[in-house]
Amino acid sequence: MEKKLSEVFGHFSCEGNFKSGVPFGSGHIHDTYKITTAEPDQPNYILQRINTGIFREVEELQNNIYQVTTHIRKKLSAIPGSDPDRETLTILPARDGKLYYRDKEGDYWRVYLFIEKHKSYDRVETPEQAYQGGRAIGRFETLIAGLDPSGIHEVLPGFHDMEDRLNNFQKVLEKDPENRASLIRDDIQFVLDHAEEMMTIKKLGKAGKIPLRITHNDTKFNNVLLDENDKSLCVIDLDTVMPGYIHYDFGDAIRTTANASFEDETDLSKVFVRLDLYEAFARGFMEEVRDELNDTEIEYLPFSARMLTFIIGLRFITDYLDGDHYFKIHHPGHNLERARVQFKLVKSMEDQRQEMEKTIEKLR
Ligand code: ADP
Ligand code: GN1
Ligand code: MG
Repeated sequence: MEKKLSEVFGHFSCEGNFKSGVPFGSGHIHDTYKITTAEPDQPNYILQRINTGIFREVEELQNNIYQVTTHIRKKLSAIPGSDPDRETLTILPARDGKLYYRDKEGDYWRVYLFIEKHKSYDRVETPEQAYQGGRAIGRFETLIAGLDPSGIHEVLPGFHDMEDRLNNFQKVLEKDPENRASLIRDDIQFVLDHAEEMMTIKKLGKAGKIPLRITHNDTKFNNVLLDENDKSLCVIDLDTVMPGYIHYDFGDAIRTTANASFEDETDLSKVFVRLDLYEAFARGFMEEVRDELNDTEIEYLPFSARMLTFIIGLRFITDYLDGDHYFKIHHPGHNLERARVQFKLVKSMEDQRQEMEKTIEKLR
């Protein structure tokens, strides 16, 4: 594999020579490698084989990321003391000038500058980390506000469209290609019992009560990098930056930040929402974006945590029924375990609904 990585890396316009390439991070979508260069004074890189089963339009995908990072870089440059090379992603083009490289097998690759001395968490430990994550995401929202939406291609249409996701679930359930439905009757019932309420954000959007913005749409905590002192540094994984509601970003961040355990914890007694982490994230987030949001947007932030947790659980369980084609899994049943964590979190949020609402009221 290293030989292949070295060969692919050679097609990019990067300073430094390939020394080593190793799998990196815990993303569910792409194959990600850290490339270390031979020269200590040259940068290191992230090399990714793009998942083209999911992102079929690589040209548009890369162009989106280019638009987003160029816009953010420009805004950061105007802020004294900021460091754009660490506070946003930097794409390195291929030697032919394209924002990706297509190899002989037809696989697509891309390279980013490696952001050194960062910390990344699959489970948040302290309210301070959660607060810093909230600031990072909130700041990201303000940085991308003002980006021209006409330059952004909707690479994954209907990504958080609850109606589409529920319809897809029903379709897969009826087909039941792996004969798994009979094993998970209670989980299926959980989905059906919640379906109607979960349409709320879509309805508010249709009624014009919440504005469509440009949002990140995949704000799980390990898509935020903190610096070596655990301070807010950079929001990464920009594949899904598209039109969306603020609720998508707040909700997805809470589902991961406030979970007392991991996304695939099998002991469900360890899975619940920690209100201290929720409060800290919300505080950091609101400090950055409060002035941008209308009353209805703020009112539905607590609900958005339930909705995003539900929709990701729905996608995990749909993928489980379908035979695990979308998310990378590490063992059989992994997607079911992930789905059950999400559904347990939804229940925990229902149990603590009043406290979650009060927190946002206080931060208004
Ligand atoms: P996926 O869509 O598969 O989650 P990501 O783009 O999020 O892929 O990358 C996977 C992981 O690689 C991230 O969670 C992070 O740990 C790491 N990573 C990605 N880009 C960088 C970067 N520029 N610098 C340092 N680490 C990065
Ligand atoms: C995927 O790419 P990654 O691992 O950061 C997924 C998200 C899910 C998440 C669940 C493009 O995020 O939508 O919320 O897994 N990304 C895509 O952990 O589908
Ligand atoms: Mg990621």
